[in-house]
Amino acid sequence: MEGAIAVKGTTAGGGDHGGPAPDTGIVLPDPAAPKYKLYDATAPKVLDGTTHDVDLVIEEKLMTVGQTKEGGFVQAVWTFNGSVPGPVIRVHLGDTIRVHLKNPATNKLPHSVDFHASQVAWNDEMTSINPGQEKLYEWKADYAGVWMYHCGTSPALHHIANGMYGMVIVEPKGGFEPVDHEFALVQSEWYLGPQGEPVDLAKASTGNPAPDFVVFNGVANQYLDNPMKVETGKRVRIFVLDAGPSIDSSFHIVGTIFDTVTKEGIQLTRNNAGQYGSQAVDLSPAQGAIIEFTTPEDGLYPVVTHAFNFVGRGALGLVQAGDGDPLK
Ligand SMILES: [Cu+2]
Repeated sequence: MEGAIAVKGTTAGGGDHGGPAPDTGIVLPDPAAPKYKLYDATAPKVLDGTTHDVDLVIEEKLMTVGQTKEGGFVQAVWTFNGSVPGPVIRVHLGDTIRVHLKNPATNKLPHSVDFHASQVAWNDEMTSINPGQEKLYEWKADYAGVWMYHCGTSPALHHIANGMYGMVIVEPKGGFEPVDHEFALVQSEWYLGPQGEPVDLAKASTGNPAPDFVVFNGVANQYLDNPMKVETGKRVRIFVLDAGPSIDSSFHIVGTIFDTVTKEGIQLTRNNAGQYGSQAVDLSPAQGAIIEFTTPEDGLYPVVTHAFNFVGRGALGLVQAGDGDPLK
């Protein structure tokens, strides 16, 4: 989809006559932008043991969030551990997680974290810390599923839209059945600000938000350029989270049927009595699901949100089965 991405926003820099640039509604791609960093979609293994000390270090940094043939789009994002999304944290049911949230003195803003997998008081663990401070957020994984975590510092919409979210996977009682391939995908939106600036809060705040990009794991079309590779006929599990901040996902993989889905605790099981299956999983912001399928033959299987206006805006990836060629 390179070159097909229309990006509205505000121009950076001045016009020909030295005055302030008129607001043309367009953020222009920067030919000098660094190439984006691929976010590895492979789901991590479950952490060993039953008590985990996890460092979450907040880093305010520049990130290329999308690219066209003409150049890249760089935003001054706010991150957990330097990436958008933050790290996937995968634990067993019943584990204790001791999150050490650190806001280095080099940062400019207060930040916080809210783990949806936890049951804690909002005005205790989730309070903001200033640059130079750290705090402990301890919680117990009482319920299985795919959960969101995010910064909740006001305005939370800006902190989430600017990159501060991630996925927690809590394994069900007895653990997951082994499969051949596991991936983790977080869908989210970018409301571009000028090049090198944070995202545009005004654009994100409208009642009918129109994101410039809708992405999987932080970067537009990255798995179109770098397909997720699987073996034909093997079982694939994908952990999916819609981090929003505001747009739903209708998660679909062209050419497959999900035979197993667990969405917000509700299960469709493989080989059920009626042989029911699932074509798309609807996720509102902050909802998560676990889906499983098998690719029937070598080839390419596009990963999309079936809200197709966003497929041309970055919400397009590929699962490649075998060599990707069904004809040989
Ligand atoms: Cu924050």
